[in-house]
Amino acid sequence: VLKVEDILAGSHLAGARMIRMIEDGEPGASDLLKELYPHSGMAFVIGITGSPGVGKSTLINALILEFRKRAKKIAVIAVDPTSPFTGGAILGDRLRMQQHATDPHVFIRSMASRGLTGGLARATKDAAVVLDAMGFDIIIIETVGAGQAQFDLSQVAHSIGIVTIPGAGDGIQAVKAGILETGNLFIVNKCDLPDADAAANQLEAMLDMRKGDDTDWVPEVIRTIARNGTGISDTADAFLSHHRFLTDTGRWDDLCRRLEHLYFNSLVKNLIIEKAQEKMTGSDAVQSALEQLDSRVTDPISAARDVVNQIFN
Ligand SMILES: Nc1nc2c(ncn2[C@@H]2O[C@H](COP(=O)(O)OP(=O)(O)OP(=O)(O)O)[C@@H](O)[C@H]2O)c(=O)[nH]1
Ligand SMILES: [Mg+2]
Repeated sequence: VLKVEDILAGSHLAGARMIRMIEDGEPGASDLLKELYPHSGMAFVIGITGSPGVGKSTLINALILEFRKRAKKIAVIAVDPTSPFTGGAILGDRLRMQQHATDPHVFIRSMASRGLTGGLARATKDAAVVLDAMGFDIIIIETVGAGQAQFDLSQVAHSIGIVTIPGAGDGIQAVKAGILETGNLFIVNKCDLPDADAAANQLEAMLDMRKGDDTDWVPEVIRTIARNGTGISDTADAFLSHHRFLTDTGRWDDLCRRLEHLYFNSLVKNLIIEKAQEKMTGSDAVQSALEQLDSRVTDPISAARDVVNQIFN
């Protein structure tokens, strides 16, 4: 049996099992989460997103090393990784991850959203609560996004890094997708490829245009070559200075409260759906509504309203 104490003690085995329960949508997970929650609230949650193949996992792998140098305990969750080689295990490339394999302060898992009833944002938040309670200082969430984001990372992360690569039209696409608004950090990776400067300059120019008032965080553009570690220390610095900005300006508490409210809202929604489904199973009201529908005595709109009214009478 999975024990709360084991998770709190930072057992990787227990943490992994808990995350699997969340991933499978197991009902028992919520009772455990309830007990873990009071032990969470300390971690800095970083979201890293970008189109498939831009180098997110490579970058995160390098960031792990960098944060370890700074004595941070670090956990990574890759949500629905697109790379085919992730057989439910680690960030894909097992070899690359070997270097962290024996470090108790590094935890890496992927999470599939198949079978999740309550939405991806909620499951990701659940997982972040677990990792937070396990005592990790920094939690990185890797998601495929930039345009076709799987879910709104800003519902879960305190700081968001958007990874792009040199190449035609990336900047324009970012504007179209409304990505400039959500990113706190823009990482131009693969700067060993041609036109890296052009890509970074274009992003900087666009960010200049979006500038808010003087008290706002000014998003940074960072150039990296994740493959050889170039720019990784700058990336870590930038995330940590965003964190410092949030705390120094008093925005941290507001942000945390807002995220908890979103979490609460999604939980309420879920519970309502669950309860309604329970009531609908074998319900006479549903049965008679269906009969009336079949004989066209009523329309689907009225029938649905009637049933819901009866359920919540
Ligand atoms: N040239 C170059 N290639 C890189 C760099 N960083 C990563 N790559 C390569 O880009 C490919 C994709 O890297 P990943 O880290 O798996 O990319 P990802 O964004 O995590 O991919 P998905 O998780 O599938 O969306 C790999 O072949 C990496 O070796 C870089 O700085 N320069
Ligand atoms: Mg990846």
